[in-house]
Amino acid sequence: MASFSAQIPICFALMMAICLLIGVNGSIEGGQREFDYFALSLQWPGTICRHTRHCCSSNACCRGSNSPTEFTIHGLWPDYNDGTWPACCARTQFDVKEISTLLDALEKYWPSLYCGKSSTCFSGKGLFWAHEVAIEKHGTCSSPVIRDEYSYFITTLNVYFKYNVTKILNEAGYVPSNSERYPLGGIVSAIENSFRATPEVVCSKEAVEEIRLCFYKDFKPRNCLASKTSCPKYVSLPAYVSMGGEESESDIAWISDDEAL
Ligand code: U2P
Repeated sequence: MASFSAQIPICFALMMAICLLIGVNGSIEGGQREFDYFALSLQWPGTICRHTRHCCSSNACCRGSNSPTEFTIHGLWPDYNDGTWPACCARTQFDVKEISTLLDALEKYWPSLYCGKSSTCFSGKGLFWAHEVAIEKHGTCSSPVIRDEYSYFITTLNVYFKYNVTKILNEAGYVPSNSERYPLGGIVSAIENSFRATPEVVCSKEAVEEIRLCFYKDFKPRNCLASKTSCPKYVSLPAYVSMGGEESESDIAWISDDEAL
């Protein structure tokens, strides 16, 4: 039988191994501490597509009559209560095969609205930018609530379907328009009445560009951080103007996805 003094180093080694596995102080792989809450960030194509300068097949702004006219998903972000967020928490390779059954839905509800490819964390520029960036930058930091690629995307889609911000705003009279201005407070209240928590609204000049809904880790709604809004008191919700699609008469040039910067 091992003596008591011989057992001490064994116990210490065991404790160290356990600490390394679960992370000290709640930190996750990569040294970043566990996040505090989720933000579901939604983009408004009517605003973003106005800035399209050239088209490529991966840019949903260029789908003509099939371009999105509702809020689409930008990302599900794990965030900290101090306004910062963790990113690129683990070295994982995006594997499109894991989400093959979700690709149609992702193309429709979580498309890229740009041609330029975004930098992923570890594997250079992403072809399926939205999905590679999402999982590498944000998905890997969603642990321990979300632990794998499929769960990250299906969870995000489910939350997106549960709270239909486009419908909430339309029913409150906030419809896409290239001439109307709406009170920002009215838009926020319409969402609060339905979602029961305060969203964050992001603007590009006077136009609504993003609306973010925030959630506790169990996906119950919570207020987003009361940060300075980038929006004026009266905002617009621009209607999508077709560009680059088959029926479009615009002279926006098409470039291949490889040419996209
Ligand atoms: O807002 C600009 C970009 O910063 C990242 N962001 C912002 C807020 C937040 O809570 N979490 C977060 O990650 C986003 O970067 P992306 O995912 O687009 O690379 C956001 O676009």
